[in-house]
Amino acid sequence: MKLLYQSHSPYARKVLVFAHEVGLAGQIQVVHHDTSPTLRNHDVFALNPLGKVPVLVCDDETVLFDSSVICEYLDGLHGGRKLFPSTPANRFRALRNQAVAMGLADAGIAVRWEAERRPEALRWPAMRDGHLAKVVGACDYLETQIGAGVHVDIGDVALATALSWIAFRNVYDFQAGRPRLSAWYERMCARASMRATPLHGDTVDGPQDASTTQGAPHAVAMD
Ligand SMILES: N[C@@H](CCC(=O)N[C@@H](CS)C(=O)NCC(=O)O)C(=O)O
Repeated sequence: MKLLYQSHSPYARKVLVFAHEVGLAGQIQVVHHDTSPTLRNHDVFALNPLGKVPVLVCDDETVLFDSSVICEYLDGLHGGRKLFPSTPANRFRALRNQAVAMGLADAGIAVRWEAERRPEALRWPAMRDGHLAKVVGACDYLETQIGAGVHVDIGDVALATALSWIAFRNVYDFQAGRPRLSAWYERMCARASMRATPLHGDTVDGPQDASTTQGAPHAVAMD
């Protein structure tokens, strides 16, 4: 299998950590791709119309995205304990945690757009603060909810990788004042799957020139 990856993406790392947890990492060729809505990556767009990583090319050439779909696919490929639990109480707790994790990563990335990625003149502090409030609210929620499951599941993998990205990019100090979340996070970071997949690298966006059309090759008139 081939995984179109990005060394600083929380979503891509989620898939790779998952693969390590279920013993499939050795069967996956990992290929780094830079992606950004302002810098079109043609190889990624050729496989995913949204132009985002992760993308998995399966052994039979089936192409899968996004991270949640890929993880569920991988869970069907191994004979061990499933990380997508089958009993409803465990399953829906795990899926809800995964949803929180994806929202955390989305909001954290939105904060970063408003704080540093967008050209300075186009940044909107109210948008940054609104998304930061989602990050803070999600962390408060996790302080009361995290660690309820007996085994590591998809929710734990998604949350650990989303939170590690929040820490990596210095978006928010979620460990301060949250002892339960902090202890859980430290336990997750000590796992072999997390230690084998450190985040690294810088985001590559397009030129900061408002007149560029590089990201929109098929401009459509909207009226
Ligand atoms: N919901 C997707 C999100 C994937 C995503 O946003 N990936 C980022 C990398 S961190 C990306 O490729 N962004 C490029 C873009 O937004 O054009 C998933 O879970 O896989």
